[in-house]
This record gives sequence, C-alpha cells and structure tokens, in this order.
Amino acid sequence: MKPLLDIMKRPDPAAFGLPGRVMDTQCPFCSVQCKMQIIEHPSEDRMTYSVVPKPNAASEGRLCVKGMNAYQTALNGDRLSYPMAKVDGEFVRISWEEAYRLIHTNFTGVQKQYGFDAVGVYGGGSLTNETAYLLGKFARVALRTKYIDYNGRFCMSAAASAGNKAFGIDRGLTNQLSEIPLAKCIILAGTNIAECQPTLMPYFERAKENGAYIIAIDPRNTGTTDMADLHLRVKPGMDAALVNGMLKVLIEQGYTDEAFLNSRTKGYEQVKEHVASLELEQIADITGVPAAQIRQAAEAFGKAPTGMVFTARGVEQQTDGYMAVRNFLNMVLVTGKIGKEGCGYGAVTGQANGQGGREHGQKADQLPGYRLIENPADRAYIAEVWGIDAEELPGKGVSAYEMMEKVHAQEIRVLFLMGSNPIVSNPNANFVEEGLRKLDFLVVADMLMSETARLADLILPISSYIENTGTITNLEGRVLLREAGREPEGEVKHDWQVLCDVAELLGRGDKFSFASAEQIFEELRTASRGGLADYYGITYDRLRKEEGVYWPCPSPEHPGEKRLFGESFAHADGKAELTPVENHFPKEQVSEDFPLYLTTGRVLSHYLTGVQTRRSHTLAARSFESFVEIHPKTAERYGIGDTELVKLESKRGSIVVRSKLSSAIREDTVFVPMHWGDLQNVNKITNQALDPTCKMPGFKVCAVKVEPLVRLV
Ligand SMILES: Nc1nc2c(c(=O)[nH]1)N[C@H]1C(S)=C(S)[C@@H](COP(=O)(O)OP(=O)(O)OC[C@H]3O[C@@H](n4cnc5c(=O)[nH]c(N)nc54)[C@H](O)[C@@H]3O)O[C@H]1N2
Ligand SMILES: Nc1nc2c(c(=O)[nH]1)N[C@H]1C(S)=C(S)[C@@H](COP(=O)(O)OP(=O)(O)OC[C@H]3O[C@@H](n4cnc5c(=O)[nH]c(N)nc54)[C@H](O)[C@@H]3O)O[C@H]1N2
Ligand code: SF4
Ligand SMILES: [Mo]
Repeated sequence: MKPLLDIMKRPDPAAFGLPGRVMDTQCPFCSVQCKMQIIEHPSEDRMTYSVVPKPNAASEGRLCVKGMNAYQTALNGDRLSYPMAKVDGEFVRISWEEAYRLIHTNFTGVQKQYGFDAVGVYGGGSLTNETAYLLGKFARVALRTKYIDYNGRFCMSAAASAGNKAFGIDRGLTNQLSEIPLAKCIILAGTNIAECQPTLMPYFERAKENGAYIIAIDPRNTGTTDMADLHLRVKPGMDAALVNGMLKVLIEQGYTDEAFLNSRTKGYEQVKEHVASLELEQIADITGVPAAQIRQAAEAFGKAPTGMVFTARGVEQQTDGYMAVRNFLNMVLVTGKIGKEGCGYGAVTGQANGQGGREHGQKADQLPGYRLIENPADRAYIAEVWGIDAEELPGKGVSAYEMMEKVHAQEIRVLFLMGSNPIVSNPNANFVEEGLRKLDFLVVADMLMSETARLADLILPISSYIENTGTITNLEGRVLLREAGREPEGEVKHDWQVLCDVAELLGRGDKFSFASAEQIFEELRTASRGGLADYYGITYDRLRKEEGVYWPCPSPEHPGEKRLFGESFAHADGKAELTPVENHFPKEQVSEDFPLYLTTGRVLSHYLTGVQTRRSHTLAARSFESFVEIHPKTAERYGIGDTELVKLESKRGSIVVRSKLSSAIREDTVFVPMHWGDLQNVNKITNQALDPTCKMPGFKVCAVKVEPLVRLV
C-alpha cells in the first residue's frame, strides 16, 4: 500500500506569515467535494496562501494533493479576465457589450438561415447545479435548440443508464460513505480510488480493519489494487464476461438470496439460465483471469454477510459499458446485497458535480429532476414551470460525441461551450478538432485558456469555484452549498450571469431574470419537484444548517434519503430488474498492425484535461509530462528503453510520450493518462465507437502499436 501521509499533510498557516482574508470553499476537482479554507498571507511584495482542510462528513477533514494546491489554479494570475474575440487569427480584448453583440449577430444570423438546431450547447460536470439547470433551460427556451449535451456523457452515462434500468433511479452511491466500513466484502472494479478520490481511502482501510475482504479488478496494479486481498488483472474490456463467471459460481454454489430475488426483483431466471450455458474455463481464457481466482472472488462475495460493489470508468468507459455495469448490478441483486446496512452499489462519480450535473437537464434527452424530454407529462410540467407552451420545447438531441459529428458535418454551425475542453476529452480528437475549426462561430466560456478555447471565435471569462456561489451534489447524492469566498476580479462574470444576459439579448430575458444563484436554485427546486431527483425539500438555509442534504428530498420536513432501496426500488412495481449479459469483446481488437491494447486513465496529481492542474506549479512538478506505462518484456520486444520518447499509433492518429517501464501492467496492454494536450493528447488515438445504449465511447480499449521515436541501434 502506498503511503497516503504525504498527500494528507496539513501545513501550519502561521508558517506562511500573518493571515489575511480567509476564503471558505470546496475543492473544484473530484466528486468527494472536500471542504477547505484558503488563507491569504499578504506581504509587501507578494501574496502567499495556505490551505487548511475543513471538517465535513464526506472527507472527514482530509484533503489530497490536488485540493491542497487548487488555489494555485485559481489565483496564479493566469486567469482569463476580459472577453476576447479572434481577429485575423489573434485574440483581441473587447468589452462585454461587444462580446454580446457578436453573440447576437452570429446566433440569430445562423438560426435564421439554418434553423434553431444549427446552434449547439455543450456543458460540463464542473458546473454548479444552478448553472447546469440554467444551461438546459437556456438551450431549450432561449435558443430553442435540441442540441445540448455535456462531458458527463463520457463519465457517468454507462452507470447512470444501468442504474436507471436496473433500479429505476441513478444516484452514484446507494449508501452514505460512512457505511463502507460495515461491508465485509468489497469489490472495486475499474476504480482507482487511491489516485482519483484519495480522501476516501480511509473508509476502505477501516473496512479492512473490520475484517473486510477486498477484491480489485483492474488490468494494472495501482494504489487501489495494492490494498486488495485479491486482484483480478482482467484483460481490458472484458469485465462483463468476468462477472458472468462470478455469477455462475454464485448461482451454482447457492450463494443467492432467493427470498430477496422472489419478492424484490424480476428477470433472475433468465440470468440463471444464461450463465448456466457458459463455461468457466472459457471465461478464464477470454478474460485473462484464472478460473480459480474467479471462483475465489465469487465465493468471498457470496459468503460475506454484507458487501458492496463499486464500479468506475474502467468498467464503464467501454463500448459495452452499460451492459458491463448491468452485470455488476446482477451480482449485487442475486446476493441480495443492497438496501441494507453495509450493502449496496456505488458508481464512483468523477467530476465535482458529476452527480448534480447529470440530473437537471444538460443531457440531450433530459429535463430537470431526471425528467425526460420525450415524456409528455414531463414536458407539460416543465413547460409550466418555465412559463412556455410545451410544444415550444424541442425534442431530444444527440450525445456529446455525436454532437461533434454534427459539428463536423456542419449541421451544427455555432457552438456555445461552457465548462469543457472537448478537443482533449473527446475520443478521436483529431476529427473533433477538425470539426470545431469548421464552425461559423465558437464561443468558449471558461476561466482559463484551454486547448479548445484557443480555437474559439469568442472567449468569455468566467468566475472560478472560489468566487461562484452554488450547490454541488457529491458522489453520495449529498447536496452541498459552496459559498463564494471572494468577489470575482477584473471583468469576470458567473456562468449563470452570462446565460441570463444572452437570454435577454435573444428576447427571453423575462424567463431568465435571476439576480442570484439562490434564486435559480429556488426555481430548480420546483422544476425537480416530483421528479426522481427531487430537490424540493432542500433550501440554502437547510444546506447551511445541516451541512448538506441527500436527495431525494421531497419536502422541507424530509430528512433526505441516506440509503436507497430499503423497502423498494424506484420502478413503478417496486422491483429491481436483472438481465442476462453476453460475453462482450471490445469493438477494436489487436491485430498484426496494432498488436497492443491501450487503456487510458488518470494520475494522482492531475485533473482531467489538465487545463487546471497543469497551471499549478506544485502539481505540474509532480508529473510534468505524459507517459506510457509498458511492461518491461513488451518494451524489450519493441526495442524501447525506460524514459525514452515513444510513438504510439492507432488507426486514428499518433502521439509521442515518454516510456515508463513497469511490471505493474499486463504484458498485452499499455496505459497512457489523459491529462495532456497537443502531441501528448491520448485521445488522438482512442476509438470513437460508442456504447449503443448510453453512447459512452470506449476510452478504455483500443488497439495500438508502439515504437521508439528515435531508434538508436
Ligand atoms: N487525480 C485525479 N482524480 C480524478 C480525476 C482526475 O482526472 N485525476 N477525474 C475525476 C473524474 S471526472 C473521474 S470520471 C474519476 C475517474 O476515476 P477512475 O475511473 O477510478 O479513474 P481511471 O484512471 O480513469 O480508471 C480507473 C482504473 O480503470 C482501470 N481500467 C482500465 N481498463 C479497464 C478495464 O477494462 N476493466 C477494469 N476493470 N479496469 C480497467 C485503469 O487501469 C484504472 O486504474 O476520477 C475523478 N478523480
Ligand atoms: N482517453 C480518455 N478520455 C477521457 C476520459 C478517460 O478516462 N480517458 N475521461 C472522460 C471523463 S470521465 C471526463 S469527465 C471528461 C472531462 O473532459 P473535459 O470536460 O473536457 O475536462 P476538463 O479538463 O474538466 O475541462 C473543463 C474545462 O472547463 C473549465 N471549467 C472548470 N470549472 C468551470 C466553471 O465553473 N465554469 C466554466 N465555464 N468553466 C469551467 C476548465 O478550466 C476546463 O477548461 O473527459 C473524458 N475523456
Ligand atoms: S481532488 Fe477530490 S479528494 Fe482531492 S481534495 Fe479535491 S475533492 Fe478532495
Ligand atoms: Mo469523469
């Protein structure tokens, strides 16, 4: 187990000089949403800062190295501070008035010529609930376009659609984090909590101290798998088959909870029949996990009186992500390990507001509160809240990558981008960049210059997490209020202010007359009322007093649902659904030309496309460039030494990164992190094939070849 101590270190604020202003805030990065204080230490020639974690129920007062250094991103003097327009290929400073005039001319011009849907909107999971909600309303009411989607499509869509179908509702964790230490067996599938949600590690360590047996499923050894009692080093993309093996053992050895299956679920017989027809040895062969280990894992989970299963992007970012998650849910259901203390499922949500950001309407098929844009009753309800005719609401659009295809085909001619960096985060990035360059007009609202912002016609400077009040829903489904710690500087505006201003320009100001985030939240409460993600009972006052409230929370008296599915599931008949899952194979297989699997992911000190963390000198110094993790035997086969520049190539493009030889990875697989752009942008080579149900790209497997950039001998 890697020591966590160095990332949990707390500085002594006094060591930084006399404290000045204290800013209470939340880390802008992952879904734990650790609370912290940033303290200013003014001196004659410069300002220094110290950071202190604040006690809170999720992180219990811990911060990881990203949280400790997040202030460097927001306060490093590199922020966008005024609007800029591109003139003859160069950005020039303009006023907000000019920026809005440009938006008005281009948006209305294109819509007049090509129709409402020629303008697309693309959001992100870092946006507050208020902004995410308003962005959905902005697209449908102010722009009247059906084309809106967001980066969460690449993040939570597989788990969300599986949760919805199996349980009738999608909330990342069905339990509070504090129940993790009560689980006696824990499966961590394709989740690297040690690097991606480090402040949660002590929950798992406590479970271990209480005697839990931990099983990790990952093609690589990581800080997370190091903690496990059993590590299944699965071939990339083969989780669905692996779970079929475990289900077979669970069912054949009688580890099923028949009473639970009879009274609370449907579809079990089909699953039983399906796995009976499969051979364990064959599953071992295709997954690369020995049959004895599959049996050991299943028996440990089956025998344990309590147990939890967690999945993250390793399982989900696959072209069968939806079905792979369904199979893990089958496992939870056949053993009845859900809805009870110490039992449940968690899709470990990624972005700061990856949970709330997927509930309130920035997804193509969705209206606030998890309502559906194609459902007449949902349309009627939201139209009434918004004061428009239901017929005026557009229908459903397409998923994030499919929007990029429409951009490329020039069906979408103007794009309004808020809180994402798609040329680094979309698969097949060369194609995406080519498409964005064809746009008539690209607007990027961001706080920093990103690779995508560089392509924009217009850049709008946006407030950062320290300046912007709003609510964020963490991975447990706990809604938290993040209050502004300071005023925005320069000409920076809040996301929601920009949306209100532009709506006004487009003649819809009366529907966007908000003067504060709280006023937007008040409307969101009503819009979500009666929906699956019901926030009606939550108010800013409650959030301040109770330090967070779980949804669903249908009335102000309701305490919020801490554990889901105690009595029934969220489907109309109250039952959960099991479904048989085929042994899926990745869409792109290795071949003579492309003989290795590439999988992608994260490292501790960087966040997503790195726009934010590469700007922190401390974080950048920890990992200053990308790398390819490659097994020494594989490296030898291709004449690659350690720390050499390597060219990786797929059918779609190539990148150059430095080699990192390590026996921590399977010999047939290489790993590259996603945090760098340009020549090191791993998405130039990833596969754009999408899961047919949730439209998640298969970020976690494609076929590549590797060679030294310069062959010395
Ligand atoms: N440090 C850091 N933390 C982050 C982020 C970040 O960028 N940096 N991003 C946040 C966000 S938005 C997200 S979505 C989460 C992501 O959190 P995770 O999903 O935990 O992170 P990843 O590194 O993408 O993938 C997890 C693991 O899946 C493994 N994996 C790859 N292919 C397969 C496979 O086929 N099967 C299985 N079982 N495993 C496989 C990888 O080796 C990796 O160790 O992290 C959040 N936290
Ligand atoms: N190969 C590969 N690709 C992946 C993944 C993978 O595992 N492998 N993971 C996928 C996942 S899980 C995710 S979540 C996506 C993330 O993909 P992106 O959304 O593209 O990633 P970010 O780096 O978070 O980009 C967010 C941008 O929004 C800005 N920003 C941050 N906060 C705010 C705000 O409040 N308002 C505004 N207006 N801007 C803000 C940041 O400065 C940054 O420029 O990437 C996906 N791409
Ligand atoms: S990155 Fe996640 S775990 Fe680390 S401090 Fe921020 S919110 Fe907490
Ligand atoms: Mo994510």
